[in-house]
Amino acid sequence: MLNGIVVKAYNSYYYIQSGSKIVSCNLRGRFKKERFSLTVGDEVTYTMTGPDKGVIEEILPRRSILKRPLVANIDQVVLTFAAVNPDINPALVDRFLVVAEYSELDIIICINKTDLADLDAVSQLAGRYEQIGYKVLTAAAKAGTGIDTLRSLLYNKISVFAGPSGAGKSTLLNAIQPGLELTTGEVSHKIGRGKHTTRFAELLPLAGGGFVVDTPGFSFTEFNDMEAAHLMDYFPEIAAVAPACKFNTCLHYKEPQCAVKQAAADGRIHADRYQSYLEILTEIRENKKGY
Ligand SMILES: Nc1nc2c(ncn2[C@@H]2O[C@H](COP(=O)(O)OP(=O)(O)O)[C@@H](O)[C@H]2O)c(=O)[nH]1
Ligand SMILES: [Mg+2]
Ligand SMILES: [Zn+2]
Repeated sequence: MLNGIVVKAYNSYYYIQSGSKIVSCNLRGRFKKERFSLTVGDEVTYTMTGPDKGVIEEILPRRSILKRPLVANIDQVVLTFAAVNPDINPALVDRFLVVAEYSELDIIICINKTDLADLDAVSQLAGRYEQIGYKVLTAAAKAGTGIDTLRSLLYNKISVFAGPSGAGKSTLLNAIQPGLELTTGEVSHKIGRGKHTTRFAELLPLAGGGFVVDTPGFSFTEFNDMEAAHLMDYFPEIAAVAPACKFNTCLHYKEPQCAVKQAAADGRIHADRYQSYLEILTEIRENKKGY
């Protein structure tokens, strides 16, 4: 029996990469009966039925699963934002961070297009996230700046690139791995393509080992599945302070003697981060009201 990884799923065919070879496989009938949804990133065993053809025998246990886009066994997410054009929006950064934390992914924040930006503003914003404990990289994909560092962090891992449209994700990936030739720019064209790639995520191999997934972003519908009481767990600096709140049911909203609110007032928690927390908390609570 051979081992491989699903790099692409299309029309009930699964493309399995094993070493440098790609084998197109079907699933054994019994999997279909079990309604098991095999997905990109899954590790499988298979047997050959022809020169480039095979049949999947077994699906190995998953280490992780990201729902939208649907990819299994992701090691980390590279949240990519343009410093400028489109200008980085800290509230949107926080929303991406919350979905990534909720999905239990390791996180790298990449601030791209630094060639267009005020470097003091970039390092100030980077510092805000570094202080929380996040790894922050800066890059200028078109000039090739920051590419080597980013590439070294992707070695032998499955990494998903997510972030707003136009941030430069595809441009970064093309620089990291020449030959990928991902489409860049042309926003109107990309909207259609974006939808397509969301449904059919594909693992793109890196020459040094490892895979990347280019995505048009995350879906923030994950907020619908979150519990208000758990939201603080997706803000590490809030979770760190919360045990000092008077009430252990504190949602850090209007409760008295709230250590989080106090920390936000003192500047130990960034005011914007606390504001993002409150906004998402409100969304979660409004979603759960009736309907
Ligand atoms: N000035 C500058 N432009 C960039 C940089 N990276 C990407 N771009 C441009 O930004 C636009 C969007 O890039 P793209 O990679 O398609 O973004 P994506 O939607 O995140 O995949 C394209 O026109 C790129 O040429 C950069 O570092 N500096
Ligand atoms: Mg792109
Ligand atoms: Zn509190």
